[in-house]
Amino acid sequence: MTDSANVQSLVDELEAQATQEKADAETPEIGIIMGSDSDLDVMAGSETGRPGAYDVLTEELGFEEQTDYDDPPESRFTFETFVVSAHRTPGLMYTYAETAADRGLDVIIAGAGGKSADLPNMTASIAYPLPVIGVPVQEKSLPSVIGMPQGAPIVAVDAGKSFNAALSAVQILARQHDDLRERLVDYHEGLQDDVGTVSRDLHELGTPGFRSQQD
Ligand code: RP5
Repeated sequence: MTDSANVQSLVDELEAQATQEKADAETPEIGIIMGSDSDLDVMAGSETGRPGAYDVLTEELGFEEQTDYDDPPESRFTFETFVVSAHRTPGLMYTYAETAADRGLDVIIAGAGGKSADLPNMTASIAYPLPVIGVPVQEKSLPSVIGMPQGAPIVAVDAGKSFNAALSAVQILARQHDDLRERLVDYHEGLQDDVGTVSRDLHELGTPGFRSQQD
């Protein structure tokens, strides 16, 4: 199979899925797309570095990754992940964005790197009015992700912050799903607890004691 046949088979699958009219609970709520698999450590989170969208969705918010559109995992809330290059596979980008709502997605997280990071902004234009959260994979990608003309909106996070993009996506979903709202609140309370614990330790152990405890 040639590369273009590979891409065409993805396009065909997406288009076929868009006609299936599956129940909401069977389809992914969030679609995560990125310009290249070299973006994966930023978009999903790195095993050795900063956590990302995959980590917060699966470890903090109870989502599962759906890898087969026809065989959803047990979790009520799921996401899917694809590589979609705006410049190398514009047809796939167009189809992904255009079929997203019909395939049951409620929000897309789109990340790309380089100076011409066009995947988030083009996906936002095509998928409109579905919300798209853009992730500039690198600092230099920021202007091209957020620089949308008036009337063509995109929501975006700071460079590399796919973790926050996932939280924002779930905030959107939480308007309709109380259990997601509760999970977001629990997550936030956990953050507060952590700061409280660290603050008390630092204060009570004193700076040298706190430092030695960190070693
Ligand atoms: C962008 O170019 C991608 O999003 C990636 O960040 C960058 C490099 O892509 P590869 O050369 O690794 O495929 O389009």
